[in-house]
Amino acid sequence: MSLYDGVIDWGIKRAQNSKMIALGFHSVIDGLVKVDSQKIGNLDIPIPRDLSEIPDSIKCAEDFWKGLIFSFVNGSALQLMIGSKEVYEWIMKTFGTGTLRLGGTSANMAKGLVPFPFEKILVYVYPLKKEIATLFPNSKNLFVVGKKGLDHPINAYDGEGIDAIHWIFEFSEGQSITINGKTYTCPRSNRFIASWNPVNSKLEVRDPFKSYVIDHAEEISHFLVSGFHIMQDIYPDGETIEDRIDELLKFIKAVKDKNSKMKFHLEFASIRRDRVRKAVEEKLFSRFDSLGLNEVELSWIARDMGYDGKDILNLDVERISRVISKIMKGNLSRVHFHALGFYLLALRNYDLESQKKALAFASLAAAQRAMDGEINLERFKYMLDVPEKYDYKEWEEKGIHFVLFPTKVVPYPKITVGLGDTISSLGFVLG
Ligand code: 8BR
Repeated sequence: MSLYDGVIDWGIKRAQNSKMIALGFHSVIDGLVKVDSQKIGNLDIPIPRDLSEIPDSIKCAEDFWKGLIFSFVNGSALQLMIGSKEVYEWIMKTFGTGTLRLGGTSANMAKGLVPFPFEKILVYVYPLKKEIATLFPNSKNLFVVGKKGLDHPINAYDGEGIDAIHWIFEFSEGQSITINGKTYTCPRSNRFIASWNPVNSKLEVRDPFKSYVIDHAEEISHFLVSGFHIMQDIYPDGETIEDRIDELLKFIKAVKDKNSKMKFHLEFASIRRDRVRKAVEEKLFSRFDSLGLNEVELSWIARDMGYDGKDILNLDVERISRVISKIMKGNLSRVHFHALGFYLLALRNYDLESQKKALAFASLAAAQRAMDGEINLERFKYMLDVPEKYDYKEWEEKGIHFVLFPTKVVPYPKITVGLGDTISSLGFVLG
């Protein structure tokens, strides 16, 4: 029997029987800008050779150009936070907003979950202005907490304006720019992301969402948390990342006091700042039930623990499982690692059969979304014919059950952005 037999019908039924699923705290507007080299002209800036020469946030125009040039010349993706209002205004004046699209881990997950018959997907959006509200899909099972309780974002927004934007500067293979009078060609299509999100950088859980979730905790079965990658080490008012994480833990405790059965998932995402990443690892991992991440993210965690991150990037399964075993402390009893071609799931005390089916469903969804650009349940069946390239494996080590699950990979993906969010969220809520 194949790992994928009967999985589509199983996933639909499972979704139909679901309770409310909550998603916080990272919903933003992405502004897509196709970089026009002609407009940039000659840049008089030294080219950063490696990541150590890149500032950890954008504090002036030169920092911005350094990040962009690094991505462009090396063909590698890079994301930096914008650290000053002046630079934000300068980028807005220079490039405009670009084409607006819904972005952020929580909004991406919402977009990936609403096409399925889940009863209620509740997403945190702050500030809920018209511009972001209108970018959400028009689905009956999608909700925010508005002034009058649960509502679709389009009926609940308050005012207009763009307070937070994640600019995605895209460039294509073969495109060239001039730096210090010399021409450089982009080796691979890629992007540089510059994010402005000061209102959410403290990851504050605000009302009315906060009190709604505490009051209605019994109705919620799963809560997926993300947004740490936009946090700072120390804030201008002296608060630290550790203070902010303690505040989040108070919220989680208040919710758990009302519903101890609710499962919490942490979606890691690319946390570049060392102190923020370590605070998440040390203070949060053991307090969550489940963790989702990719090979780059796990390689950073491995490095923080004193291991070599390269083995993880090279997808050495033994090393990956060793690092995962080390982080599974306290409540953390499920880790879903995803890479191209396979998932590695580590479990303690879970229903293995439904976890495996959930992975298969997530794999079909990711492949179909990669192929067509958006989820279309009708087309899942065609993904069943895509061959897997890895062999299924299952083993146990020090009380942890590991599953190496072969996934469907489509040859010419239309999109890859947001696929990790689809994989992690479906795997967690269906499992
Ligand atoms: P992140 O968003 O966390 O980087 O995760 C991306 C995931 O998307 C990969 O781990 C892989 O599982 C999946 N993926 C990619 Br990238 N390309 C894919 C493709 N062509 N078909 C199916 N899945 C893909």
